[in-house]
Order: sequence, then C-alpha cells, then structure tokens
Amino acid sequence: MTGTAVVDRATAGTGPSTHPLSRVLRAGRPLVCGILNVTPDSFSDGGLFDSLDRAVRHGCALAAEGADLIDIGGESTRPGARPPTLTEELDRVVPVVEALAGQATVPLSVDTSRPEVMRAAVAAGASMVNDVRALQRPGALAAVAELGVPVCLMHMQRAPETMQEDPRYQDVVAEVRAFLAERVVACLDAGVRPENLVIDPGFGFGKTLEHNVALLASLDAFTRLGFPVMVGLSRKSVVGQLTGRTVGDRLPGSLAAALVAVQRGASVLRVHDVAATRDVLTVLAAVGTA
Ligand code: 9MG
Repeated sequence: MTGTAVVDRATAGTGPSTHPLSRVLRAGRPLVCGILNVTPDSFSDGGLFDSLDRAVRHGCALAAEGADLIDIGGESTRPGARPPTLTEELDRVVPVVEALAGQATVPLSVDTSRPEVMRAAVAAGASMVNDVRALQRPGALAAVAELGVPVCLMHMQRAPETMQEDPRYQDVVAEVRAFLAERVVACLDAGVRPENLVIDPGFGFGKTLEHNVALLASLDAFTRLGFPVMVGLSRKSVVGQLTGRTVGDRLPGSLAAALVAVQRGASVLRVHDVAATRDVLTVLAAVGTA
C-alpha cells in the first residue's frame, strides 16, 4: 500500500457528518494534547490522579495551561501492565469524562481500545477516541464509525504485557507505515470519515531505542500518508535512554523531542507538561516554522 493509494481511498468515507474537532485537528497549527491518566499504575504519573476530584482538578489545570485537547485513559499501557477489567476501566474513565465535560473548556479524548468504553465516554461528553490498538478489538471499528468522532490509530507491536521483550523489525519505518496504512483502509471501509483519522507511530510500544529514533527521524514518511500525525514521547524511556535521566527529570529531553516532531510535521503532541510544550510551540511559531 502506497501513501498515494491511501490518500485516494481517503475520499471514500461514508460516516456521519464532519465532526467539529476534525477541523481543529487540521487547523494547520500543532496541537497540544494533555495526558490525564486515571490509573493506579501508569509509568510516569501512576496513581496521582486516581480519585475523581484530583483527576478533574488536573484536567482543568491542563486546560488552563493551554491544552487543545485532554486525553483521558483508564488502562496503563506501560510495559508489563495488567489490563483492567471492563468494569474497572468504565468506573475509572466515565465519571472523569462526565465531570470534565461540564467544566473544562477543551475537547476530551478517551484513550481506550474497548468499544464499550468508547461509547460510554462519548455519551458522557468525549469528542475523540485514542486507541493504542488501532481499532483492532472486535466492535471497535464499528463503534467509531457509528459515533462519528475523530480517532487516533496507533501502532504497537504485540501487547503491553510483552511488547518490550526483544522487539524486532526488518525496516521499522516501512513496517509501521504499512500497518497504519492498512488500518486507515480498514477504517474507511467501515465508514469512518477520512477527516476523522489521525495516525501515530506509537513511540515506545514494542520498539527499541534505535527503532524509536528511526521513527522520529523519518516522521515525514507518516505525514506523507495524508493524515494528521500524533506523537507521544513525553517522559518516555526513549528520552531517558538518550539523556540518562529518570522519569522526573525528562522535561528538557521531552521538549527537544516535541520540537523535532513538530519540525518533521507532527500535528498533535501528546504530553504531560502542557505549559512548557506550549512555550516550545510559541517560539517555533515566532520564527514561522510551526
Ligand atoms: C495512551 N498512549 C500512551 N502513549 C501514547 C502515544 O505515544 N500515542 C498515543 N496515541 N497514545 C498513547
């Protein structure tokens, strides 16, 4: 599948009418998506926002710092994490979406692979789905097509439990790109509108340091598919491996990675540190490169 072929298919979506957020995603300026993990065990902030009140306050703080979007997730995808049950995930995510939808002034995304959580979160006020499994779970494609919301399709090799056990590729950029192109076609065939699609190479998901660096260096291979590209490098181990820093000291490295990503065409930066990332974008915009 070539990029041109994917873009040609991208005229074929038949789902509900254009979602207002899809226009924002294509506004031509990079967006900052603040991370709100409502899990007891995420890799960089696990447990910090696992009560409703704390989660809502943090979501409002992310919005006040300048987030364009807040991504709310109830499943930790750190390597080796135990998946929550459906009930656990619904109980973590839906009340936070509901409360924030009434208070935060920015759109909310739900980070989930389960169609039941997608439907419940959108009913509670979420405007987007972020799926690290790229809608491969049964019912997920149909749910997103019916809901008519934008969706981020992310690449992951294997599952969170095993993804960092000796990940291998012949050509990481070509293989990740081919996977995303295939998922784009599956979405279009299921009736998802092309303007609702965002793609993401999935930094740190079944990738070594070399794989992650190769993907960042070749980000334009993904932007050429014709869909906005989301990048999540904030505080990740790739930043730690490059800088020798522990998770709490990875802000400078994360900002450098965000800068490189935007210069190579990223449309959405998924980050913990919204205000600092906004500053990077402000400086870039002043010199006309963002
Ligand atoms: C949930 N999640 C954690 N890391 C991520 C990344 O890099 N991209 C996306 N889309 N989601 C992520």
